[in-house]
Amino acid sequence: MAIERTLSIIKPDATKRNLTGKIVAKFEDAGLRVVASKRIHLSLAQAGAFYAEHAARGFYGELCEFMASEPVVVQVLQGEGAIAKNRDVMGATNPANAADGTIRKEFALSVGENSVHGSDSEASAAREIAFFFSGLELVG
Ligand code: RTP
Ligand code: MG
Repeated sequence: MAIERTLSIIKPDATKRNLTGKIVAKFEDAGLRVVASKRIHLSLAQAGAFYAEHAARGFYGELCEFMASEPVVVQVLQGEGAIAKNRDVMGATNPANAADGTIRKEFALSVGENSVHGSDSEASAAREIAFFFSGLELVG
């Protein structure tokens, strides 16, 4: 399988509860390497731009306000099949449906406050990585 890069966000509900280290450990234990990382506080406009694909959804306003409510940690994860592997480690969007051992099963509070974001395709990963990082900031 090809070496891929994917964009991860540790969301406000998790940074607020000091879960950053525990979540990064799950990525590393799964064989994903953190090749870029920064803690930022998104503005409402930045959160809206990042999640623009969901603009027509009923939860969009709530999602953007949540993502701008507290700092987040944005990271690029690298590894074999990293896009799908990260989604596996994250678990289902709704923690009630997430498998045992996944980040969302262990830490998520609700379908909205679900601790992590992960790119869902190669195209999303390329767009989302470029949204937050320049090429010089990715150190493989
Ligand atoms: P993400 O994009 O954050 O990695 O999550 P995902 O692919 O698993 O889920 P997606 O359908 O892309 O939804 C993006 C985020 O919107 C919030 N959401 N709230 N209240 C709701 O019914 C609802 N549905 C989705 C979640 O924070 C979800 O992760
Ligand atoms: Mg998504």
